[in-house]
Amino acid sequence: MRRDVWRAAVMVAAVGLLPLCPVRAADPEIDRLLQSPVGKDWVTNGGNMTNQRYSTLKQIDTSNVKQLKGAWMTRLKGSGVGGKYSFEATPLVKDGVMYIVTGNDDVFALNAKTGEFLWERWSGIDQKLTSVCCGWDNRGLAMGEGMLFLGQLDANVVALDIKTGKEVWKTPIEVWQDGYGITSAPLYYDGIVYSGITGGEYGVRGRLTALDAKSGKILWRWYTLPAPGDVGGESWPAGTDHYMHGGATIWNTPALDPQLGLVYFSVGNCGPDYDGSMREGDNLFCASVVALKAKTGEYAWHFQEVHHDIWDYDAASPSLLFDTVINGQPRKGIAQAGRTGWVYILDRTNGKPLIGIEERAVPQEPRQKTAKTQPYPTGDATVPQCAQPLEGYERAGCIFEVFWEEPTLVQPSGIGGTNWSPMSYNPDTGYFYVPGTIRTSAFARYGDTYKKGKQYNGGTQAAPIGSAMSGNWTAIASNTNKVAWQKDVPYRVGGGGGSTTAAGGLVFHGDPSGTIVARDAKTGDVLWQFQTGFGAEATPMVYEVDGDEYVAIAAGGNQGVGSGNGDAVWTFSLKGQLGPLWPPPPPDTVAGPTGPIAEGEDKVKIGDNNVEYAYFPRRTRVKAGTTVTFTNAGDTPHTATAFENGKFGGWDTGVLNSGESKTVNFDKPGSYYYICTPHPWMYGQIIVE
Ligand SMILES: [Cu+2]
Repeated sequence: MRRDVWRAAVMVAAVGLLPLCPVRAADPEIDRLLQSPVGKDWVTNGGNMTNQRYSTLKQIDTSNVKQLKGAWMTRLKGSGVGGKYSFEATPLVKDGVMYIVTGNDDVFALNAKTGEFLWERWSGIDQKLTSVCCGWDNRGLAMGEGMLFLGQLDANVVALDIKTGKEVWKTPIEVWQDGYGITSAPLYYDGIVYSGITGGEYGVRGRLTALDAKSGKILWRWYTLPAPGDVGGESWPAGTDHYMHGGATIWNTPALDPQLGLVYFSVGNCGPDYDGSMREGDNLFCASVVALKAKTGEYAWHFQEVHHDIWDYDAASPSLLFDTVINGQPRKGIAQAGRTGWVYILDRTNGKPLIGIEERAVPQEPRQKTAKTQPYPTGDATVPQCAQPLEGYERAGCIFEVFWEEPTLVQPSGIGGTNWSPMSYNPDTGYFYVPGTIRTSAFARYGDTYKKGKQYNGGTQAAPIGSAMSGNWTAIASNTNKVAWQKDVPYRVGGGGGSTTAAGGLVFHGDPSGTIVARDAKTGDVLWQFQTGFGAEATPMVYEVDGDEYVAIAAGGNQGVGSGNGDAVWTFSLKGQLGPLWPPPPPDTVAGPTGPIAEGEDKVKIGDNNVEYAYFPRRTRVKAGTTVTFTNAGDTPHTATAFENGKFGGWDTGVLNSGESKTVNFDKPGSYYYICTPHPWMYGQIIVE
């Protein structure tokens, strides 16, 4: 890869010098960096346009990494502090300045050598957004033409002056009231800003939007849900408008190959997530990798990872471009780590499997209109793909097990495998470094009617009370798709930080317990770790200022995992002097409500104190005959829905909008567990005596 990219870079540089060449890149320097191996600067979310997250810096290596200490740590003035937030952004660095965005879409410029503030831009986004499915977060920025670009949770793409942070333009892609938002970092290249969109849980129509970097004008949009007559239109039922509400959103930064002229991205789940009964067909381009012509948005190819998805098996992690040699032939590859636990390895010229992916017959449920076959990649999965039987559940199965209204245990589940967090690729080892979450979900369909801007899930999935949740890190060989090494970790990481790799033979990643970890890229052995004091669930990056190499990570936790919330940016170098902080409270390793039991409390608030995704109190003990009042004190609609003995919905508040209350009477002694169906990582318990 490096040689190819160098060649491309040299070619671009040479072309730029030719007097006959009429077209000059809008930002030749950024375009060159975007196509070059990553060195001193890190100018886009994935390091460069390959999304490899591979740094050529090697001052820090396997022999000296254990000497790393904190160079500086800066707290971002309380931005993104509160339980509803996750801190997921990768910082960008150019010419000694670091740029970082928080879960509140606030952007900060810091001196990359000292951590001092240079400027700040507070987003002022509406704090009452009801369209955020899964925590307030922002995965990062893009830069070009003297601007920084970001997508906001309120569905605007914004350009800021890179020197001052002042807004240059702001373009609404949609309105958040209709269920849309943006969490992914955009990609800038050659005068165009590419942005994904969220809302897969709200019945939206997903798309990639290309904007003119100078003006913010929308150049084109490509819908991930094809209309009748479009490529893929036949994969939706004829004569219906389900394709208009089928989700298929984009949670990640695209990759781009300038030589092929293609932009690549991965596409999220189908909506309604757990109910396929009305959307017979493969439902393109849900759970797919897609390539478009980068200038025009014209369709080039696609590969669907999961047909007719009913499990929330998003392709949420960024697609990654790499070059390899298979059977003596140089090949142009693209890889994507799915929630299925597989890495899908394709030829990026045409979308055909590079190593082999076989269509196999799978279990059938006619009411769900399940697909007859599903793609099984040749090679190894990174996480276990079968659920273990559990008491209270009559049905348990493997990756494509079917379900209807009776809760059914499935693994990896839509919250397992690799979620949004990026893997990295190291051309020296030829390995992908893949974060994985290991957990089981109980799936059940209950049906839903589409209402603009409202949750449209059609069912739920929740980890059974008392079931184990953990994670792993896996090196997958890019030429075989087999496990090269694998290390288990106590906490879920597939929806957390992701990995970055560097030429010093290292892989860096954060951990929900608060540590940043360096592993040997060849063996996976832990060579160094350091406690940041907050959940370290963003992807690290590597840069250089004044001859010193730094590793940086945002540390502020992940609301879905419940790791320590905060607003810290940490950097590390061989000259660093700062020691570690106290660890934050560790996240749960077993599903279910935790914490103290309130005695006699008959009022349960939902989403209070800017936490949004929790019950207060989580657990309460009351006398038989007590009427408990559930009140939504948050902004997003929530429910309290019984989740007991392998069943959902024995009692249910139904959807409570902000400010609404519902009472439930508890007559019989016993333990009553419940969840929020749109946010099934929220658990509560009423103990009745
Ligand atoms: Cu909720």
